[in-house]
Amino acid sequence: MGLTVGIIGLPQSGKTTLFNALTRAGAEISGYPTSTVQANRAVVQVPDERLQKLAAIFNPRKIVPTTVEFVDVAGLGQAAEGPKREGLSAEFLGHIRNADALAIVVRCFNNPAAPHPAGSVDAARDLDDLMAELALTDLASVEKRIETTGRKAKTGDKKVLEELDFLKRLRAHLNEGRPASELEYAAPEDAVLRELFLLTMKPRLYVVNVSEDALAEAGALLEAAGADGKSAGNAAGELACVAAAAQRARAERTEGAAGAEIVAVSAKLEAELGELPEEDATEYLAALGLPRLGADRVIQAGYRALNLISFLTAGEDEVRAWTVTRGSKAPVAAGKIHSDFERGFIRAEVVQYDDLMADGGAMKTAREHGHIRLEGKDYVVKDGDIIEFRFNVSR
Ligand SMILES: Nc1nc2c(ncn2[C@@H]2O[C@H](COP(=O)(O)OP(=O)(O)O)[C@@H](O)[C@H]2O)c(=O)[nH]1
Ligand SMILES: [Mg+2]
Repeated sequence: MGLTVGIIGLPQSGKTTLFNALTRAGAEISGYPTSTVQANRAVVQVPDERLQKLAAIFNPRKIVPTTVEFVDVAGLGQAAEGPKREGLSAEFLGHIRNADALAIVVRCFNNPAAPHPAGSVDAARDLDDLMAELALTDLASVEKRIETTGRKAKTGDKKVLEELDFLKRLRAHLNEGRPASELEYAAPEDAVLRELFLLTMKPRLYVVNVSEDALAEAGALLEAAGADGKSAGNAAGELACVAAAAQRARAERTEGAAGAEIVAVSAKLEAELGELPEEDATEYLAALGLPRLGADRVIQAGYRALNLISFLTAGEDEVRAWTVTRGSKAPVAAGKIHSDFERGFIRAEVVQYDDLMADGGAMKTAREHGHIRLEGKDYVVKDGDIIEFRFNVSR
């Protein structure tokens, strides 16, 4: 399906290191260098423990996880201090414009060997700088559109004039360095926004990069902050940096969730662990008191930031995860497997993964407990639904 998450951040924030960690942890399927601007691209598998559990029940010939592509692009922040600030280069944009979501790497680690370009660690400042640069780039797109819409508006067409008003409001907003996603807008304006492909409209996921010593605490801080909606006010040093980033993430408007996704990683540690055999890496993580690699969490959070969910299919041939946008109805999900399934959709036989597990993994028990449901064309697919589609193409 080719969904892409662009990794962005200021220079020396750990983007490339994170990319390496992601591609190693996520069993890179294909990695390839891209042309002139330094960019790395890789398709990685989305880790999903449910697949292994289902495989133990169904003994399939193969297990097929779903995938997400990550792109690591250098180029942000380089011109931030220059006399003429004109947004990002066309080359950079070529790589990032088509990303479906952005993973923003925020530097919280201290590393004297790789000094922060601004001389100190400060998440709020870095995020302001970064957002301002993205907004500046979007501003250029909006200016261009204002020119063409302005010419059309001479005819006095009411709809065109309304669009022009909106574009000017958008311009003023971006001029303050604020993301377009924060702007209130109406349905017709949504179409205009979509056509502009603005960077600051893309779903965002925050990745705070901390040193290995702070990783466990940073993770705990993010979980606690998520639970009670407050940040740890007294956190010092790196943790204060994490708390500042968390505050930003929570303040964001997102579809169907309270705030943007935020994950703590130690990119360097994870990139190094990715080079060890899996058991050694697991042992090392356990010694640090960490349950699993943060890279997995970044991949999963990226997937959620894209507003995606997985439904599952299970049989003797394969156990597989499929991707649909949250809110998709059953026939659309069926169409992911085969267009015939969508065209000839009759109904879906659905069992929730959790229910099946509660039934000891036995379909027979699930049936007895009424956990297997027959759903029609208006059924909205949920994450973790195990589905068997009934279809008839001759209809
Ligand atoms: N201590 C520490 N150093 C890191 C971490 N992540 C990256 N670095 C170092 O910071 C420098 C910049 O990392 P890099 O990934 O090239 O940053 P990029 O410019 O954002 O791509 C390198 O020397 C990395 O080894 C981390 O989590 N901890
Ligand atoms: Mg880099």
